[in-house]
Amino acid sequence: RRSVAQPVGTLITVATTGAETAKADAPGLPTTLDELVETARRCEQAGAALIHVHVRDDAHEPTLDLARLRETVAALRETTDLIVQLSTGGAVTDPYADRLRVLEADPDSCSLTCGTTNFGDDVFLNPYPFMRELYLAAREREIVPEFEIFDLGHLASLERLLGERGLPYGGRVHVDLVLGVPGALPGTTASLVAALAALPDAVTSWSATGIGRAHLPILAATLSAGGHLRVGMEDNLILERGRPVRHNVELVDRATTFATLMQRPPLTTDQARDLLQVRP
Ligand code: KMH
Ligand code: ZN
Repeated sequence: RRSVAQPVGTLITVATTGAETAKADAPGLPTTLDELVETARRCEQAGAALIHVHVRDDAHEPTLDLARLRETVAALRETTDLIVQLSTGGAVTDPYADRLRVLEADPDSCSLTCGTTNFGDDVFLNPYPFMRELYLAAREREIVPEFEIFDLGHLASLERLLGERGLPYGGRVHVDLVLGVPGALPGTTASLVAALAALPDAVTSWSATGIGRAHLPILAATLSAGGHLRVGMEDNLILERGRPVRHNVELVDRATTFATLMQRPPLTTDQARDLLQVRP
């Protein structure tokens, strides 16, 4: 299938922060705007082209505060050429209305999770009507969605959404496979292969990330299968056995090394913008 042919380069996404890890447990987690901007600059230099952003408040707790989101988008645009993707997933406790309001910060891209999923001891809620509302609002605002897939059924919901509502802004369909969340698709090559077999035909590019210990196996399998890479401290806090990640750039550096060895060096930000057709 065309959508899984080996691309010439690799889109490297860095998911720097997430909503789940406490600053106290990972001091290198960028939770302030200054830390995020410094991280973004270094990760761009190291080969990242897209940044997936969750913001924190002054107490380092996750927040969807709109002013903070706007300030963050502006700061990242001013200091980097990275594609700025805001999370609409937030934390599992965030209300739908707050998650929809994220779009008002006007990022280049937004995450859009394609269904409800187990999330460790929690449940991450994404009923179809919410998904559809987010999708239509993103298209209205010319924001390119990245479809987050945690479970196989999410691919069926994505197919339904595209069938009922047509293509997103820009006409491309980029999927990110999140493998290894406890209770969702396991972080195995078998899961990756099953997800690829179920990709809707409209998908034009895909990336994958392995959570925690699935990080490296999924990274290697993804490059082998022709996918793009997502790395970062949102997904994985251990660089190697017994060695915590100190800075997101360590994970981007390693992804760049792997991708380059595989003859698929990192896409530039311009190439990534072209791939995803984010608005100029
Ligand atoms: N924090 C998770 C509940 C996303 O960014 O869209 C959801 C998440 C997915 O991280
Ligand atoms: Zn996220």
